[in-house]
Amino acid sequence: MRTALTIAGSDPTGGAGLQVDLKTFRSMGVYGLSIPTVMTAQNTLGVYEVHELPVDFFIRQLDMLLEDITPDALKTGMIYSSEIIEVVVDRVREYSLRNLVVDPVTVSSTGRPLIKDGVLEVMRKFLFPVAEVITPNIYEASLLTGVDIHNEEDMKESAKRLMEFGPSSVIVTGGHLHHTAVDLFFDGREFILLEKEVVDGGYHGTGCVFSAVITASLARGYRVKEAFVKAKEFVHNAIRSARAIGRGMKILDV
Ligand code: PXL
Repeated sequence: MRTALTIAGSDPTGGAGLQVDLKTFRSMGVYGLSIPTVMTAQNTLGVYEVHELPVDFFIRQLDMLLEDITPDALKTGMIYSSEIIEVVVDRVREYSLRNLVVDPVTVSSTGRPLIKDGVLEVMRKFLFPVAEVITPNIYEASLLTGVDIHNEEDMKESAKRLMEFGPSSVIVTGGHLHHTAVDLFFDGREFILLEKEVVDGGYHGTGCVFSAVITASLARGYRVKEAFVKAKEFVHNAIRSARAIGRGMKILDV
């Protein structure tokens, strides 16, 4: 049985964060492991509070898990503070962990910051170089590269600059260009652009599900390119069957 680890925030709605990662891993036939970085108080209307776990306890969770189990792939989602990044980088090296997917989560779908000031910089400097793939959305890609993204060429330019930060490949998601939802893969040699029609409405957790499908696919032995095609299809279908379980954003039924 293949295993995948998510290092992410807890979302009680199960629409994003480590809960949706675990569900997605299961849908993909991969056994899910999880370590929470923060707890959040939230519902489908918004994120109301973020509560950090003591860093020492985060380290304890990670070390106890890794002493026993070597995941076939792992992903990082919401990492609120920089101390955790340093520990993750260190353990990825120490345990020679392969297939690290970094989803540089910055802000919730309802607009709340999910990261402290300066942490994205630390992620870029230290975590990106050990990643198999990073999966920023266009907002995050703009923040990281300074490229204003309005079209396909801008997406490509941002992907090129993101590659300079050291990951093995990059996927920029969430371009809404000429009424289609465009995602772009780049590994320093080849660009792959995938498009689907935009489904109207507000959806919670799409980025988490996308990067979780990539992670599960890598755990199963697929390459990033193949994982990308799977993730695009999976998320599109999940958005089409999204449900309103509360009064706010719809969640993806994975
Ligand atoms: O969708 C980004 C995200 C990731 N992780 C957690 C979240 C959210 C969005 O609300 O709550 C824990």
